[in-house]
Amino acid sequence: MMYYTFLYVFLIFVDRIGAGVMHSHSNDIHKERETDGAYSPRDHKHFSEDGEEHHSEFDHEAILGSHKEADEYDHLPPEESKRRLAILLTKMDLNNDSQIDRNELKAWIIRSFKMLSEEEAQDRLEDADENHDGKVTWEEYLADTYGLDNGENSIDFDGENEHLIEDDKTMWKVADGNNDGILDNDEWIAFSHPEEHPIMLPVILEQTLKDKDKDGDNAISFEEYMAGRGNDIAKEELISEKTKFDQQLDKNHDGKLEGNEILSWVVPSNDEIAQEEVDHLFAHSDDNHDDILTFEEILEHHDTFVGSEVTDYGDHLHNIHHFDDEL
Ligand SMILES: *[C@@H]1O[C@H](CO)[C@@H](O)[C@H](O)[C@H]1NC(C)=O
Ligand SMILES: [Ca+2]
Ligand SMILES: [Ca+2]
Repeated sequence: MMYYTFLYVFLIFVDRIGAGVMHSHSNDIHKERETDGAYSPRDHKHFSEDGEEHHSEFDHEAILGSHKEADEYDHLPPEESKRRLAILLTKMDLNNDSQIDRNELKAWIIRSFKMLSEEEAQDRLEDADENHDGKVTWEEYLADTYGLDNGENSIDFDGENEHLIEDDKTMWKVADGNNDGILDNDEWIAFSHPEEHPIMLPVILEQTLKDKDKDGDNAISFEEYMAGRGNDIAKEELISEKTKFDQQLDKNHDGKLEGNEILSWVVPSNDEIAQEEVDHLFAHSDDNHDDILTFEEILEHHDTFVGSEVTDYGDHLHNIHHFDDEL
């Protein structure tokens, strides 16, 4: 029964993709990981896996700092998106010279990333917070995430879940700054985005070692780094992973990953991602190549920054009143 419900929902979804342009401002990144076990970087959906396809949703979220607003802008008439973007620019322009330099844009994007985490955490909190008191208890979390009902001890969870729950509990205790067993809003943000919170880094390191360091020497060898990825890895992939390990991850070239080498592999750098995004946005809009963006250049390329490239907003004109109180 569940299966068919799922299939049905899935088919509707596929149908919607087929019928129009997909505007996906997803926020389901909780604990999403790359194949090597690293936390997925915030821009992991900026390009398709083969790098062929560009998804402007990421750019829009980097400017608006909200999945929901980015989605809403997709349904605005271009003139309205431009009007609102012009207002945002005055806030982005820290020195009030009506131009946006690289530092101003980068600072803005870093601010957006923080707001995106907060929005994602807020959504997750609302899902988990069964009694709506704005905080999450461990029991609420278990019920929401693993479908475990704390009252009845009827759960017969398999080894995989047990392991995940144990790791979650360890994270939970670190995130729970005041040690009352319950996560308030700020504590919950650290728990749901541990990779973005310095206080969580030691526990991330500990858990990575627990997962990968099979011989217990507090370091991760190339073999341990590759473990658990199946035996049928193509030769090219193996070579490219070895190159990455030796040249990028193993910074002191001693053949193994330790401490900060492990963290800089597992924890994506929002600072670097923001820097790349600045380069990307400049490449698309700095028409006269003077390394500064005038408001005119940005507004000329407004759909690079916010809003849909396609004019499918007609159906959604009735949504516009949602924004009346925003800017
Ligand atoms: C820029 O303008 C804003 C708003 O008018 C003001 O608060 C801010 O202090 C100004 N910044 C500078 C560097 O002049
Ligand atoms: Ca400026
Ligand atoms: Ca607490």
